[in-house]
Amino acid sequence: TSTFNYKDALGLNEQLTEDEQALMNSAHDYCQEKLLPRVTQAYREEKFDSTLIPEMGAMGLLGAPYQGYGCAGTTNVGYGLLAREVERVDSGYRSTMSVQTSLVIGPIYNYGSKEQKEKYIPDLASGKKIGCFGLTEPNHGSNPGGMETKATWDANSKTYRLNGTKTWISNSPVADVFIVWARSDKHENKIKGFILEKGMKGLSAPKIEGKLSLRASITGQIAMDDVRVPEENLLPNISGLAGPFGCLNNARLGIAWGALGAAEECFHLARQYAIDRKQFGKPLAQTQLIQLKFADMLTEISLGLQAALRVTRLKDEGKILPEQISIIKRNNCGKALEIARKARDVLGGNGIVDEYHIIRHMINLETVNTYEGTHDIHALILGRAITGLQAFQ
Ligand code: TGC
Ligand code: FAD
Repeated sequence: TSTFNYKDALGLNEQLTEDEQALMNSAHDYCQEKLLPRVTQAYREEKFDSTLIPEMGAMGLLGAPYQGYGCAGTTNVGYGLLAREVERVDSGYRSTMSVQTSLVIGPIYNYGSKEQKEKYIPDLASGKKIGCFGLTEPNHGSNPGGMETKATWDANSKTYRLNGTKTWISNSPVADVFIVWARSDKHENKIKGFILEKGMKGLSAPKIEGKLSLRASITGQIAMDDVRVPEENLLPNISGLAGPFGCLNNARLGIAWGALGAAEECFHLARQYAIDRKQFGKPLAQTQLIQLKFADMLTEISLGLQAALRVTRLKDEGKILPEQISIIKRNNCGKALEIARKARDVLGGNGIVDEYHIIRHMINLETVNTYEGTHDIHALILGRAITGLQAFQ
């Protein structure tokens, strides 16, 4: 039709394939029917829901862009659309999905041996097992190149001994499979990836308490005290920071889509509220200041989605550059956070109540703007590409 649609202002849907549209619609229904009704309680009680991952697995949400081993084999745009639908409900639920997909299945799929893929991926894709990704350390967040975690080779037992601490690790307290990045003395002190499993001696994963953001996702540390990791658990096909950054390239794409899902939800909720709520004898939505907010929200969401689509199509064509990912991760997360803050304002006092959802999205987006490279770190990645001069070191 030729009528303007505020839910799809620039016609994103018609740029999707039929398969992508079907995927988006079924994910939308699942998220609205099954995830939305439980999120307010989960957030309030900061409760990890152990039925979530198997349910997501059954829905084909885990490992979606990978082929075989029980993964759905969608396009990367399809993966982005899934992230957008899940994050329309909660960034923490999307986090659970994207860690399992891009940061656990992803490295095993891209860097693992045939045996590792067969052993781990089917159970991770079905949600029988939960995974986590350990890159960040207490002393090294934005600068993972400084990492202190060590893998020391023991030729007699043909094992690596892992020592160190990872922190801020999504899913770690409930994880069965741990992808851990460490400097390996057997590989000239280069960064290598290891697959650790729950129950290994010396491995523990305490929960981080007191989070006021992303409360529907569990976060912890990974503490390694002489954990013996068999030789066959080394990811053989990657060395250096390119390993973890290669995984982050994919996860950051999902986040760029997901953050806009949260922003759209805030926009739509605030729009309806402003139409229903009257002050000074007329709907809030009939005032210029409120309409200006909505015009800004719609503009940023529409431009952000087009940019995400463009960059993710480049990925599907095998032509993507990391700097292009930085543009959309940074822009879409930052803009989503601004939109959530404005939407919260439109609801007045109700804007701070969890049943109205916006405050939860707003506080979640503070994390989303920080993890996977902070807003400013992505500016510095772009600044380096623009000027040829590195500002972070
Ligand atoms: P730099 O010198 O730039 O590069 C070192 C090596 O890495 C390669 N590389 C990349 N490879 C693939 N993709 C990319 N995007 C890459 N960026 C760099 C590079 O070619 C080089 O390779 P080689 O073979 O020559 O050694 O490294 P640097 O140390 O100067 O990097 C600086 C900076 C700022 C770019 C980087 O450290 C950075 O991105 N920091 C942010 C850290 C971060 O994003 N952490 C995320 C932790 S995981 C997480 O947050 C999960 S939350 C998920 C959830 O719950 O949803
Ligand atoms: P810092 O690096 O200490 O940065 C603090 C501030 O300084 C930021 O504003 C930053 O932009 C700024 N800054 C840093 N360096 C510079 C510079 N050179 N110039 C200018 N400004 C600078 N990590 C994982 O490995 N796996 C996970 O699953 C994971 N999940 C997470 C879940 C949650 C809920 C959170 C909050 C974090 C998670 N992270 C995870 C960690 C996340 O990636 C880091 O928090 C992030 O990379 C930032 O690191 P930091 O917190 O140490 O902040």
